[in-house]
Amino acid sequence: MRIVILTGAGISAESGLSTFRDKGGIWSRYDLKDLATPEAFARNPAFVHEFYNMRRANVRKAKPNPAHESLARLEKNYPGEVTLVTQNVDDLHERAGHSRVIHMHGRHGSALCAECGHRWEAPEVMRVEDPCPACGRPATRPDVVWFGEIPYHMDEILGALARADLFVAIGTSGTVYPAAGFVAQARETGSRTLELNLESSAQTRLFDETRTGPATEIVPQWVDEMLA
Ligand code: BJW
Repeated sequence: MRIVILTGAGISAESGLSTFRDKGGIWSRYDLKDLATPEAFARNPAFVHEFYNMRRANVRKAKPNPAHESLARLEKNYPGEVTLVTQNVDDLHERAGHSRVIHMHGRHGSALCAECGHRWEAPEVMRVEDPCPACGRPATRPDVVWFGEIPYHMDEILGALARADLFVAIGTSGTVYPAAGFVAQARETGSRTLELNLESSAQTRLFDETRTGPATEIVPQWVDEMLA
């Protein structure tokens, strides 16, 4: 069986990283139009860098939780194909031991030159003035996908979804496209669909099954079932 798993901010919530849209989440404290669009970065790059430098520091202090760890166990021990797609820019899946993670919204660990597209390992503190190691221009930005930009690895993700027998969404509100549309795409090609989330989401009605609860409980339970 081929499994495609999509994770969102909810899987890292119990590691102490804020989600976006829950009560007290990132977008209740900040206006996304000031931070998560290329226009915001063009207007005030220092403010955007300050926000991402703070979040990068929080990620460094966080540890993977049993949900990340159980998915790494699934990748290692499941006899079929497991494709993990994450919307998260943290590296908790990798630090839990997952060997191949598709980061569709980029990574905190990467810097991107807004001028020439060169990528390099992010320093702890990033500033727009930092020169690009390839072209030398001062156009350093976080290597993350903002609203209006095209998510990464879409061909690979859509290919995996088209071949999937089971699509599982974990800890995502199902409000941000194209990821929010994956469940509909998976259904179209005959995949079974399962949602694991704290509560029902914007896409719940499209899933064959929804299990609600904290990721650290319901994800390891599901992985145990898959490996039994
Ligand atoms: C727990 C839990 C626990 C909590 N256990 N669960 C109108 C209609 C349709 C689309 C559009 C439209 N207008 C504009 C668009 C497109 C736009 C979009 O979707 N807008 C919507 C808001 C309407 N999308 C884009 O612009 C995207 N690009 C695009 O579409 O390009 C066109 C294209 C696509 C494909 C091919 C070719 C062309 C880009 C979107 C970029 C999103 N970027 C961000 C920031 C990334 C960097 C960063 O981290 O700062 O990505 S925004 C933010 O939202 C981040 C997340 O990855 C993303 C999704 O959030 P997520 O993960 O779902 O988190 P939450 O907080 O929303 O939900 C958490 C869930 O966890 C909740 O359900 C909780 O219940 C649950 N939970 N604790 C289990 N303990």
